[in-house]
Amino acid sequence: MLGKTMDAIDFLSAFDPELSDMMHREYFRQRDGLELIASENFASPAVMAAMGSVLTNKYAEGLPGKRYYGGCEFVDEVETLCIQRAKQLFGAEFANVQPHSGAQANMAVQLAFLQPGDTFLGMSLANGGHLSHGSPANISGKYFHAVSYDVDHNTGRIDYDQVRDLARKHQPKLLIAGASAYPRTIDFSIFADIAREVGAVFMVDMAHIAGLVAGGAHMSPVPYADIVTTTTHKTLRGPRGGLILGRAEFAKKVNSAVFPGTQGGPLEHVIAAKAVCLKEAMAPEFAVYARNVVNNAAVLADALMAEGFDLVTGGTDNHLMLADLRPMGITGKELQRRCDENRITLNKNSIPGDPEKFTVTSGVRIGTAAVTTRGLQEEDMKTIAHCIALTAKDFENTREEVLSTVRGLCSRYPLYG
Ligand code: DSN
Repeated sequence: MLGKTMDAIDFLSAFDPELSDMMHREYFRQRDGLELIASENFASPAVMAAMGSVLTNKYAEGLPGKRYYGGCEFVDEVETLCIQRAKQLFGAEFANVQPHSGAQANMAVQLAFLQPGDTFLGMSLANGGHLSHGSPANISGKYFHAVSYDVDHNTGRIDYDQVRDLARKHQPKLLIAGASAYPRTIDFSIFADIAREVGAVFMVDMAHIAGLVAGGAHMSPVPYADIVTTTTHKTLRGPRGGLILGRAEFAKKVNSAVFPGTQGGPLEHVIAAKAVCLKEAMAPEFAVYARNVVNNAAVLADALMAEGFDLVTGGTDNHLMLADLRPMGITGKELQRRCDENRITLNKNSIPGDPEKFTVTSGVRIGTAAVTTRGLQEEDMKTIAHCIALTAKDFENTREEVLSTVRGLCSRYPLYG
């Protein structure tokens, strides 16, 4: 597998050694470090092969069978296969597989159901939501009237009563559930009930947990939501991209909001790679993978708490956890920097009610999707927790020990091994 992965980089080395060198160094960084960014994963060589294919040459504006260009007969087959697999895997009535990213998918849904200035309700970015769920810095917060719910700052959990109160008060046309830094199961049935009560369209952004949903390790939003958006590259382990699922009655509206509403020509090579990852996610091994991601996260969370870390909500139900570093007297920015030096990649992250700026933060977010793809086991999670603890508590004096432990883990579980 390694050979295939390196083929593209080696192929480039004669024509563009400068770029090839950068790609080599990135490959070594991934290979020789522990990847704990909760939104990252390692796509399979099959996924990467589909992306680096002749399909990148083709324009195919429109949908299969209804294109604006000639010569679409084969990409029509590719996109139709991808749509069928997305519907089958998640049990959805319709799928649009063209969004270039999760944010593009969310923008298309907002365009489909809202007029400029209309009200929608989503989780605030500072409390674990996403930029595209109404942040004032994003088009979702600039073009629409975005109202945000927070988590309870004592428990760190979604306060469904607050969501219901805000929905009753503001009568949003669209209610969004889903998060980028929330370590607990989200109860989509309560959200659906709130949306029904106020007559809102109910959208779930399941980007972070899509792979867990596919593998049966998190409740599926599909039976509850009108529309579900996702990325394909996080726990789902596919190419960088997005897709939209939903009830058949909304298909036309959403399809036109993707094209021509917010996008031009679809990336058929990425759509082919999405089809590959959806096939991979249908295999029984993927359910085992999803369960292992969650089990590894639970063990890592317990081990971090045993090392003295304070975790928001006291643990995790999914693939990620948020550590509140204030009791340790270190910022998220500083722990991220130290971890980078120790070849452990994670990201600084605001914690609920964070007094620090978002460029500094009081927390870090840690996820297990990528290390589980490499094959790391529950026992290894305890080792990782110890490495992070040494990095936080006694960085200078423990560098050699941590680097050697990371080296050991990386060689025991080779990337694309
Ligand atoms: N930036 C992604 C994340 O890290 O969660 C969300 O889009």
